[in-house]
Amino acid sequence: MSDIKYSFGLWTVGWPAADPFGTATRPDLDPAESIRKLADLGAWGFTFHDNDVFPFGTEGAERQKHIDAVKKASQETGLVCEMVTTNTFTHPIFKDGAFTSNNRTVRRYGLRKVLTNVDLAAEMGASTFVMWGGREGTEYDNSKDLHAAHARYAEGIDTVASYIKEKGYDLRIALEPKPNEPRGDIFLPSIGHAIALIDTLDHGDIVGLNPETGHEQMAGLNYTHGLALALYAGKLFHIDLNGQHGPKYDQDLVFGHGDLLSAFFTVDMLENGFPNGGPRYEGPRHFDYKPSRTEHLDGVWESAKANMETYDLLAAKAKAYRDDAEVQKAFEHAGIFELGQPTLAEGESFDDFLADRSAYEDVDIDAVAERDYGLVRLHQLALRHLIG
Ligand code: GLT
Ligand code: MN
Ligand code: MN
Ligand code: MN
Repeated sequence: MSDIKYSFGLWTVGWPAADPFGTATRPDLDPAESIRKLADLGAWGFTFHDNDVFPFGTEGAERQKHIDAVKKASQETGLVCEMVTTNTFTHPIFKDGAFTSNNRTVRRYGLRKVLTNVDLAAEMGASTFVMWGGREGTEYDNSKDLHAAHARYAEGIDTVASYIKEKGYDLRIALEPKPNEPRGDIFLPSIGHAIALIDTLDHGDIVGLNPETGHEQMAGLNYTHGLALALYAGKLFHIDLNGQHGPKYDQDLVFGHGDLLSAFFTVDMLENGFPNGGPRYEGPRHFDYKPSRTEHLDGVWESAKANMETYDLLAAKAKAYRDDAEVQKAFEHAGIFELGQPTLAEGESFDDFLADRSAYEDVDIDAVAERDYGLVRLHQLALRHLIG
């Protein structure tokens, strides 16, 4: 396998496959065993929720015993704990949200659970702290004062960020958008919504995003475009890769097992960067998927491998695509490098611009409109690299 840094949530391989319509089809896995197995398969890192490691409500020595087992497996295998996140969605106390519940007691409890987990993230040496607000939302638009709900959400995130700074932890927060499921409508449904809220925070400098492939696609959005916006805004702190077939329930398939063409362009951007240069995502290639309910334990590990294999295959194909002289010529023809040029000249004033007849009065509109971009041919070249 390649030397790409792959990591997995312990809740992914550890999912016993209970869904809203059926009970579990697989046994619970010991998190320390999952770490050992993932290391054997060639993964680089792992991530977890507090309650993937110890049951909800476990405190003191009992809690530490569970944590130490995970630490030991991490030390023995070298598998890196790169991200930690908090379960603020399973227990019924969070049924109306954690940071945005109408009940202030719940909000204070949720915030304490998250701060305690920030300490654990630091103890584990993680660099990213994900916040997926799956229960932050409503089924009915009159369930909440929607302004107050966003204010409480921002207050909660800002409190966590300011706690991280006060403690001097080397941690950044990554918000994970999702449009719906389990709530009818979840707050911060897309990458763009999350960036807008981050912009209002006092401590937004250490708050960014953890976009998940399927979550954007559930909303009918383009994941690769979303990653590009997050990179442009300096906010792509982490990623959740998986597979999804368009707008429907959250499928959490193996990466590439949903929209394969989209996965190809995601990998192309992550591995090869933008054609004109620009910011790059340097973090782990993290998978957040669910081994299908039909699979035995063998199938769980097969599916974990499939994520890495698919990514490796796409990375090799994306590299060949970019290295292809014909593709580069097609980029040129399409104007892709021309898009890297600023529209205004350096230091050009409004007066200069407005006086430039070549920008408007003298434009041969019909001739310019005639321009061929050759985008279908370019796309077919990509397709040939992908499946040819
Ligand atoms: C939950 C969710 C995932 C998030 C996890 C982080 S929890 O499994 O479906 O998309 O990444 O809290
Ligand atoms: Mn998902
Ligand atoms: Mn999920
Ligand atoms: Mn996720």
